[in-house]
Amino acid sequence: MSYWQSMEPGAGRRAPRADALSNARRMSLNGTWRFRLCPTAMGTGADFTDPSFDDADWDEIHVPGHWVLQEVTPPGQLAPRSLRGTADGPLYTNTALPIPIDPPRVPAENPTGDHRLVFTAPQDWHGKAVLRFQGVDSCAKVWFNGVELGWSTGSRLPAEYDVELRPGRNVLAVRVHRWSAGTYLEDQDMWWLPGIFRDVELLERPPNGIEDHQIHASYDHRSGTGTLRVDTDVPARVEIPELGIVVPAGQEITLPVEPWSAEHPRLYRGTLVGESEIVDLAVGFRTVTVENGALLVNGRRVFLRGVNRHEHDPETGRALSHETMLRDVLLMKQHNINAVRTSHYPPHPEFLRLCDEFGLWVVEECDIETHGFIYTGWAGNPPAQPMWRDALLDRIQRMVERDKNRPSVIVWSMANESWTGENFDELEQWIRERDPSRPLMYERDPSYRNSDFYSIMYPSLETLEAIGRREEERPAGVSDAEDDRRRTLPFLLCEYAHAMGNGPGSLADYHRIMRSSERFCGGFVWEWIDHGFHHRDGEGQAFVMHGSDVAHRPNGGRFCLDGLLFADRTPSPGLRELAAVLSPVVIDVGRATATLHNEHDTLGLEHLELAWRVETEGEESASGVLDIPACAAGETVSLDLPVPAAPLEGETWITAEARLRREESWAPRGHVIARGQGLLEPAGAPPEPASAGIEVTLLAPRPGGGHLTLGPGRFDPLTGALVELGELPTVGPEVDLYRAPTENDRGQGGHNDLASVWSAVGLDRMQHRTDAVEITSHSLQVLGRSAPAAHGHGVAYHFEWSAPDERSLELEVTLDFTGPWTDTPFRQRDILVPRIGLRMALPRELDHVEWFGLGPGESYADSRHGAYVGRFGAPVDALQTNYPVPQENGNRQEVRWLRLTGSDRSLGVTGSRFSFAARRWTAQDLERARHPHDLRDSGKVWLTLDHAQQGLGSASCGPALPEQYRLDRSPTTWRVVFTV
Ligand code: IPT
Repeated sequence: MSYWQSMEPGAGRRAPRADALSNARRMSLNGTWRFRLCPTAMGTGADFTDPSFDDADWDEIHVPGHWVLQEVTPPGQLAPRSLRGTADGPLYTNTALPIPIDPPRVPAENPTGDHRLVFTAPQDWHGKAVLRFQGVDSCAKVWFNGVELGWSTGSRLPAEYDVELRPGRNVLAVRVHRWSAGTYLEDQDMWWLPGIFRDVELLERPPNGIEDHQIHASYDHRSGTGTLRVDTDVPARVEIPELGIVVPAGQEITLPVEPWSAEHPRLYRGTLVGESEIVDLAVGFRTVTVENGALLVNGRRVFLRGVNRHEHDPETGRALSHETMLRDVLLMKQHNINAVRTSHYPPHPEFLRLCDEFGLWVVEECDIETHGFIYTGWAGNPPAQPMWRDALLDRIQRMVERDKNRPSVIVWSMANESWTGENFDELEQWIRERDPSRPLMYERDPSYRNSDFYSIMYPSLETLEAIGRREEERPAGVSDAEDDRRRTLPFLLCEYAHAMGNGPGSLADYHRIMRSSERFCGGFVWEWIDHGFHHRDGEGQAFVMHGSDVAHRPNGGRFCLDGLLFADRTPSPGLRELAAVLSPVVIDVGRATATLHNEHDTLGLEHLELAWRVETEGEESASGVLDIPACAAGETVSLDLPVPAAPLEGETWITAEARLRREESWAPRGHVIARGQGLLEPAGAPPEPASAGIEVTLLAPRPGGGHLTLGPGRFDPLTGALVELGELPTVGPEVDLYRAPTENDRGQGGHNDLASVWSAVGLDRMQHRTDAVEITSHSLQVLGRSAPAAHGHGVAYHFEWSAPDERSLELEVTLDFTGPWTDTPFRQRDILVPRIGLRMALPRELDHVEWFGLGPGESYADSRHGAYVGRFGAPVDALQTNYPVPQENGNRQEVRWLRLTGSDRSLGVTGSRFSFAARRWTAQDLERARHPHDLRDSGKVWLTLDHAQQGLGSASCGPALPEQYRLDRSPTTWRVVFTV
């Protein structure tokens, strides 16, 4: 059978070895190559491998890169074009394999990219060299100067070949197949992106050079010493000047050192000096163990505040620049993330070097996922088939050998979502023998027999709590012995809180539960970044492309847009929430004190200072910066805040922020890592309200001129509708129970699909009826009912309008839900109402909002830790979060007052605490828009004023919205005051 349909992992490759930087010459072969696309793997013969072949009429392509993201000439076409958005381009599936399941065979239609590079070697460099590919998707055969070197699969793993370099002209030819037997092992939830997408390099191999080396650098927390031994295949000397170490390779040395941790990534740099080659060493001393059901590093428990990271760039796919990798690391550090699971394959080795340097714990996962076999009921699943053993083991070996020297890597994860099979026993055994210094994990096998961790994905809060209490249910089909062993393991939550669209909700709940039991050693949010591509529609409008923007089936639709960063790496509100929740310092602010709980694993608070300020309705009256007294990890310290007495009027808050006292490698001086707030109660008795003792005289409604006038309000006498507020024409307020469904409102695969119920029962198209307009001496009473067509349920409303003066208009709203609030008499699904509120339209000129409440970003019932109380202001346009798939966004909670202004006009709103959103379009417009550019300015500002809105949840892959974040439909009354 052809090599690309072989279960063998490759041929002709060198043995895997450590990724290392050395003084031996290295020549990057990245750059512009020649490229020809063929429709089948066989298509064009081997003509192009001949060094004299003329490739002048081929396309040019950038390596590293995926051809599906560049301009190339598709077969039968004349001119190069971008394949983005076509069925020959990037394809996205979640679990489905894009080829028929018939391993190891793949379709004849197998787009194949012939790549060719003619390059000149320096005159003084020839002879034996190593050609290295850091990553080629999915199968590549390689020829050098006309000689066939071999072939390889394993897309996210290196492959090296021996070559004979000629002085001067050399020709490299690489044939890359989109599909191969390897495809069956690489069914991760991500875009299918073929090509030579990581660096290609030539490495000089001096005679007697250092082929491979292994650093053993442990730390004994009892003695404070590190023990170092570097093993090599040739005689060499280990030199670490800072530690005064000069010892032969293979010799062990123990001496006092500072340990490496994600919090304090102490690296000792040195060299490994061989006869003909010097290799750089970056030694981090640390010892990782799983003991008594806990994950310990250097004898201390560590808690992983993690994210799952795929490699993604909206232009270049999985071909990432150094700057992009660094940006990911810095953004993680800046958002209080201390751990990464490299879901679901080894990342570019540079990323791990950055993790060593900046400090992130890494769970490194191998490039193995056979999820697509779920569609055969797991028949033929490779981990359970002996003939796949070598291919699987090859992947494990290439990962472990490449990255064995990285201190940041503390856990090896064998695979994702590949069900069970005996091959895992062999993979496990091989790792345990080769690298006993790190624990292993594999999540999917319910027996956990190959894993040092118990783990599941996307549990509900209740399930997680049960795990914390060690009362979880026993998985089906496991033996007593296996289950007893599993119960002794630490729990690591490998995926939770699906960050698709607006969300995830409940981050704080998950974190609280995980901090409440010693069984937990942390978790990883799904996932770091949206996998969306920048693309343009027929009219040249830019948008973020997802799976269903390609007419190809199967496709995983929008499920690839589930990150904490938008595809262009702009942080989403979800990431700000996560940063607040994961903060390793928790600040409680009391009257004139701030108590800091140091939740780091090992770090004190010496690197921080405490900035505090006092604000009355957001106006600052005092502030200062304090040193933080010594406070070891796990301890608490209280600081007196020299705050003045609270003024007697106005809501006054103390805000305390722990921030960096000097610049760190990963953030500037002043970067805030934790925030706490406390209300400053006035010391004396509250002032008598100005109105005390005085009977407030309310104005009387006045008919006339075809209207009813009450204070600044003008009403339609027949419908009772407000038509003007001061000079401002208005539509509404009217009862509004709807929000544009978020991805989480849509649930997953028919589960928890609230949005389709809302649409079935017409929450998005309520009709409003007025039953009575009554005038009293001091109020206008409007009674009516809002309800959807074709259904029996609705809300009876009672608007009681009154005006204390000519500039204020008060509204007391009472709603009474009249049932049955189930979708149909047959299905009886309870309808969760997403909002209980009002909406109104105002003139478009009122396009700036100032408010006192939670801000500055958006907040929801189950996602509000990233927001804080203050006075904020923003143009209406800046209040929107541009989710690539339009949906509910931009809500601000706990608002005491707001003021809309523009063109010398203004409108104030206060009353009971409320939430608001202000937009140029309605929720219905938001729902209809496919892309943000479909949203058009309606010529009005639509203001929603909510008494309550349900939480966000993360039901797009996970549990239903927790009970406590749903709204109940009991009768409700609240108050809104408009001032002009
Ligand atoms: C889980 C996958 O491991 C991950 O790759 C991603 O697909 C995630 O779901 C959802 O976005 S698997 C799922 C069956 C829980």
